[in-house]
Amino acid sequence: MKIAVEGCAHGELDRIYETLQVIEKRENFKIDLLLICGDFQAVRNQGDLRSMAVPPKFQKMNTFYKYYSGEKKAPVLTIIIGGNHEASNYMQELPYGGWVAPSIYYLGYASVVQFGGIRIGGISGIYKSHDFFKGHHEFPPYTEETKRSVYHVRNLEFFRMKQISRPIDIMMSHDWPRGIHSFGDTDALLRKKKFLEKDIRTNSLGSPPAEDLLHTLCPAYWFSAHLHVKFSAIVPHKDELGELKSETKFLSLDKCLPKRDFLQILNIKHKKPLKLELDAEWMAILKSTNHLLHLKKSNCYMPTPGIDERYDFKVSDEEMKSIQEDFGGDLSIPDNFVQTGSVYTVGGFNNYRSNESLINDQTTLLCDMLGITNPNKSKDNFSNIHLENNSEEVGSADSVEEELEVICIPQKPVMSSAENSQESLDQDMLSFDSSNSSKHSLLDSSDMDSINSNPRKKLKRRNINLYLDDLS
Ligand SMILES: [Mn+2]
Repeated sequence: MKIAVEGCAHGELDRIYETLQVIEKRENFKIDLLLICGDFQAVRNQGDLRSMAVPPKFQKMNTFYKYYSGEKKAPVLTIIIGGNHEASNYMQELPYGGWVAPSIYYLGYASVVQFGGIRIGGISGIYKSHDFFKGHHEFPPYTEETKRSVYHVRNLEFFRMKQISRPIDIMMSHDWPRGIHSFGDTDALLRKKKFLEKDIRTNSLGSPPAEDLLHTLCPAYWFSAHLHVKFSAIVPHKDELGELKSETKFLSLDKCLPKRDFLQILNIKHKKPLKLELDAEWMAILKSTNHLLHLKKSNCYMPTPGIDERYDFKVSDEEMKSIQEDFGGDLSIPDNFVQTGSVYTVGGFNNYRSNESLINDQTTLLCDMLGITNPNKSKDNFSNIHLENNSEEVGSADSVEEELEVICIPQKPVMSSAENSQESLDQDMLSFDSSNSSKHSLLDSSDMDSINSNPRKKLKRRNINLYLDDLS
């Protein structure tokens, strides 16, 4: 099957799907699956915009709402993770994953699903050390602080992921696994993104838990985004004797802008009919680690050897069988998308209805099937959380983050010829970009690597540093 991989989407679904259709027509093949590595921006209405950590001037409706309302239909099954620019109130309805629109499946905080028997895992958000050990304490309405911390990854999800003992084909994370730069052409990366120099020198570029996970799971592929640059690497994995055991092909892509490498096509052999299914091993892990779910702001550490508590949740074949039985032998994910918030209408009054309860029938169903806690169902948590948040509210950081996140301009994508350069990760990956130099090149001026010289840009440099805080 053909899998298209996309970097950050930034709400530009129309453009992404149009580009896929151009590729399909030109190359005369069908794309079976699209993976989007975060900054998806599932904005349904103006209320959702307020839950997104993006400066007000970049808070645009973009095109997701059309796919949410049913006005448009995703032409290909799309699997997404979250990044650091999301309608977090909506994403939080689906902590264990679910449909955010028909044919668009979100993986939740972390999960593994199967498509055609290919195991695809993903972790949403970005790493920040100061929030890593906290519980998922954020709930809307967010404060300026929780609007940002809500998308920081937590130790629980990495702990769960590390219990996986059966091979993973594809992993997705928004930020890069730390140290990944050293397995690719670091010099070329620095030529494109000079400001990464210090982070690279100090090995602080990327997520340490994602690095750990990469070397634990050893997936065949790992896709990321976030840094808005195309970068590929090959990570060798050795066994105890030092023999090469397997490799992970890493690829990070740019965001969706003209002349950028934002899309790649991957050819991979599927093992079963092309159907989206839950993953029995992951379901078993969710079940056996449910007691570790933590919804408070305090730190919570995962069990380790040496303490009087179970710390190994590797899944046995019997547990796998029992999960299969619980689901009547059919782990297919049903088409049970439900609208939970109102839809934006162009030129309409746009009196939005948000879903502050965060109850989504998809989450309720999965939690009931597995007998696990629905984090959105506890009223107690809600009241505690709001008190906790209010007492620590901080000022807005929007002003200093401005001008840093560029939202794509609508422009019909025009494809360049398939490039098969040395940059290509592998022969089974074709590279595409949407090239057509635009008159709108002013957009590029606020890109992160075009910072130096003139006074206007100096101002941005200061902002960039603040923003980079969120990048590393
Ligand atoms: Mn990002």
